[in-house]
Amino acid sequence: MLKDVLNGLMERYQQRVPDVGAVIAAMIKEGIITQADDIENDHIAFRTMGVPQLGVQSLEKIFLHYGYTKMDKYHFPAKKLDAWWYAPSEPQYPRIFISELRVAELSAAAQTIIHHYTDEVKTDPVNALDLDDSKAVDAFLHSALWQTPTLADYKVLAAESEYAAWVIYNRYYLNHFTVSVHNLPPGYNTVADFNQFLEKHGFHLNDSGGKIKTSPDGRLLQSATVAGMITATFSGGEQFPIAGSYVEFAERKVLPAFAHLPASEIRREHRREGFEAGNADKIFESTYAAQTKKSS
Ligand code: OOG
Ligand code: NI
Repeated sequence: MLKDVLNGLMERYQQRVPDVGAVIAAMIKEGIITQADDIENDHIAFRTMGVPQLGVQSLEKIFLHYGYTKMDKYHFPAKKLDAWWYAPSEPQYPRIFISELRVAELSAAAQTIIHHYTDEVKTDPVNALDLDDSKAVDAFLHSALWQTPTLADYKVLAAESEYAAWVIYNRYYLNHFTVSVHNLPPGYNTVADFNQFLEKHGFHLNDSGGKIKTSPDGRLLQSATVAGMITATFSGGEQFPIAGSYVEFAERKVLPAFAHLPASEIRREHRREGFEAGNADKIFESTYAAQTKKSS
């Protein structure tokens, strides 16, 4: 059941983000993996609008129903975001990272625009879903939720919050999936080495704060591609290029308590868990114009 929901998300994401198929193809060509299923998905991420009937409190109900546990909270004051991560019930499933825009902290003009769309959703739409029906959940995650925005509204939002502009158009489309690199063969099993492989194949990496984002404990290293541009069609029929989604790469080092274990015995629970606000703050920028201007 959870598998069906995750497969649906990955399918739409892969159709929309050419880098996903391209990274997988490059990994197969290089002999790092033999098939896409060999990739361990560290986590997937969603973005939401923090208004009462939507936001994290709404979207999380789906994943709590499918056995996820809400873990730590992260706060991003400058970007006006909050985020939480969710641990799966079994280690073969990805973690989930859901962020939320603190809408009430935006300017009155931006709030008016956001509410113009989100007020159309009168009650929490997840409450009306049969969460055991994975087809209904899949359809919901790819539904429009609110009207297609106007290009003018998109531009006003983008000038104040690039996150807000991303969500008003992209809604619950998967923001990224994440290749776990630590279990890959030597030469590819660190973010530093994997970044080299990616750049050799022409992928553009987010370099905000440096291409490798490292947690203060040194045990969670992350990198991400710059989001590719998609041609968005706005409500007046205008077409305009906007940031789509991206791909992330994560290396979780073995915790000191398990350093004595032979490599063959290392499982997920022996590695650095969770996320890191300082890393995440920079990864959000994978869809921001200062980064996407480098994608072709
Ligand atoms: C999420 C950015 C943060 C991580 O792993 O810390 C993140 C986003 O861009 O919505 O993915
Ligand atoms: Ni991430």
